Amino acid sequence: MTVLMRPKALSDHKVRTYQMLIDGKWLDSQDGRTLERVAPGHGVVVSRYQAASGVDAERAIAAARRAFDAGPWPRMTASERSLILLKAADMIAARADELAFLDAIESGKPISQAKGELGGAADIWRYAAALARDLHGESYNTLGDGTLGVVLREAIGVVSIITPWNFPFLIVSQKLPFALAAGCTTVVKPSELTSASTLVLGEILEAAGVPAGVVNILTGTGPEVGAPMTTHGDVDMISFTGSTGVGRLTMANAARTLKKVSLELGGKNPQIVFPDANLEEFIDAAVFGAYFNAGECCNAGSRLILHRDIAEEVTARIAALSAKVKVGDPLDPETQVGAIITPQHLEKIASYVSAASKDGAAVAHGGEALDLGMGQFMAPTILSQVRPDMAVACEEVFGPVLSVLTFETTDEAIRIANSIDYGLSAGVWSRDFDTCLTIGRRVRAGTVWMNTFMDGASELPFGGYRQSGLGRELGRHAVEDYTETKTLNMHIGARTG
Ligand code: TXE
Repeated sequence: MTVLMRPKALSDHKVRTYQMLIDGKWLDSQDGRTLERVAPGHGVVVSRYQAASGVDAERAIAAARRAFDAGPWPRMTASERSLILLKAADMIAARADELAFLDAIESGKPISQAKGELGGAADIWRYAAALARDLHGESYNTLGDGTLGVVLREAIGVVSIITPWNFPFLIVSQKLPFALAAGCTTVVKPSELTSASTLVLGEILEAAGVPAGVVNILTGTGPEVGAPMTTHGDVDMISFTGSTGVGRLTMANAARTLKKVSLELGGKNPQIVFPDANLEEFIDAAVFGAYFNAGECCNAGSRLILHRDIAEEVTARIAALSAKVKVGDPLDPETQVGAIITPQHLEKIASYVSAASKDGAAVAHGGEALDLGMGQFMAPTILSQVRPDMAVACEEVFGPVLSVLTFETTDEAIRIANSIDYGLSAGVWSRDFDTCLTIGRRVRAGTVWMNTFMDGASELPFGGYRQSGLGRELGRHAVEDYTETKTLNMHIGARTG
């Protein structure tokens, strides 16, 4: 039930009913339905969106198709597109506080963290703008007399971009600027829980000079509007971030018309810690890695694999530091851990903790939901005596829950790390270079951090092995991902033989 009293932190916030961006026009859904977003940290309605259906998806895809087949965007020079992306980056930076506020109230993340994500997002738009001008093919004049081979990179076409709720602005920024840099046109669907900042991005892109139809933004649920974006024959590629289950469905839908897919899915990321590690630094990083974004993070360091000799001491020190973590109002600048995305998700997190306790795990800290008088919150939680086969050790809890496992030999640590279906990221902590490199090379994950955790940069590719996904985002090949390769095989002059 929606609380009618607005908390003080939201007293100036005007609830806005957003429209969708289709073919350069801001529109209601065809059947007039809307959705409400209740702020997870405050328990009151903060936004209303259009609830789009297949009819709206059809209009948006048709607009993107026209813009690709006949519009100016794919035909501009890379320099022209790059300048528009740079302008957009400046406008994102100028509106960063407003965008961070929207992400904080809708997702429940701390405002200080949301501001950091906006800084990172503006940097990604600038990086994509730079890469736009470096997109090029290859030529071969070594294929024999009179033969010239030219390899072109062409924009792939219409891209469906589907994003989740945990990093609303950051994740759309890991996809959209690269698709635009390549010359693609797009239909974007943010999560139905956190659509506001993506809609404001639509305003920014219009003002920056992106032509009508190049970026269309639909709001609504996955089954109603996301699914048609994955099956439609006029869509050439899907870029999806979300759960592994919906990722699998997306790939199956894409298979019907053999679209290219890029998938960023879940993770259950191990941090392997040796006795010679700098434990002071590790303990800080472990707490950050486990509770950042309330653990609602595909990169969360949710599986500690500690050497048996240090397990007891390290667990106690992490528990002591966890007790100091400030859980609270996402809009309080001091808050370190905010709210849980929905009441249903909080129940799911709590059920993982109780199942693990029944299975023999010990709660070293937390373990329960917190009643802060508004919204839904979970205490930072550490579970020790976790066995590798327990659900809490293999499945993505997506909450502030840290599982502690132990190992004796390096081989055993690697075996535990690699024993699950995910392979997004991992960490290793040791002062020994050989140890770090051995783990770095043998752990099957898209990123391995050594004596640090969760650092990132626009230049560094990000993505997962196995069921954590397909393809990589960011990095210098990110624009190429949104292209097709075409070979021109030319014969020059008279044939001699
Ligand atoms: O993800 P979904 P949810 C994981 C995490 C979390 C779980 C569920 O474990 O608890 O997923 O989160 C759209 N066709 N991650 O429910 O459902 C949906 O509307 C097309 C990990 O939010 O996968 C949203 O826009 N689209 C992840 C997007 O897909 C569909 C981040 C993601 O929603 C669809 C988020 C359909 N049939 C959750 N159904 C990470 N790797 O960070 C839904 N969608």
